Amino acid sequence: MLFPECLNDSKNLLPFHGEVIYRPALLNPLQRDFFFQSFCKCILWKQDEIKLFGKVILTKRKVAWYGDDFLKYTYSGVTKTALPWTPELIQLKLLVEDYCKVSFNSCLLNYYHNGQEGMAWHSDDEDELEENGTIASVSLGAERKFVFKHKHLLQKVNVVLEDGSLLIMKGDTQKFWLHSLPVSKKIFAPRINLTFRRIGELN
Ligand code: MD6
Ligand code: FE
Repeated sequence: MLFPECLNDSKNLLPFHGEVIYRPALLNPLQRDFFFQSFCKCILWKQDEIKLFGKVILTKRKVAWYGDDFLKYTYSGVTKTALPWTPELIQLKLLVEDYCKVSFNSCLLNYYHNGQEGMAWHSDDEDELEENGTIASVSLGAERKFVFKHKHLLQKVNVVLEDGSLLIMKGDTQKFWLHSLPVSKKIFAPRINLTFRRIGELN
């Protein structure tokens, strides 16, 4: 085989109806530690507000949303305005953009204190997001299982998101697949996830 690493890098994890690329070790151990510490300290973490049966409730998981000026984004019935990029976020964004060959104008961050916190089944298909746009997600800290489930068929795909890894979703992925971060009672360490996206500028 000519370039086995390249081929390996770009293998699609989904059998059909979308494209998911997993790149372990996008960051070296020094970078992982630097970004994890920096985001713990410098990100304005807040409990997420989501609407459930018309009532706004707070999640245990913490979130933050950063992006270009004046960007607004609605999800789970709550509208948010982006905070301005920090130097460390820009640094990581450039690394991710260089790998994906796509530019992003916003980033949603999640902080999971331990394995008891997860993310329920969803797809990132809000109106503001560019249709079939690339979403790139960096994982820092505790290793966690991540699952894809087809919306109309029985297929499921598992992937372990390692410290310093990058997961890219593109094409039809959001249209046909749900994804979730299952809870696990065996994980006690925190994890930070950053999903870089492109929001339509016309909102
Ligand atoms: C998480 N990630 O990894 C949650 N969404 O904690 C996501 O929901 C996600 O990793 C879109 C694209 C990539 C992702
Ligand atoms: Fe998602």
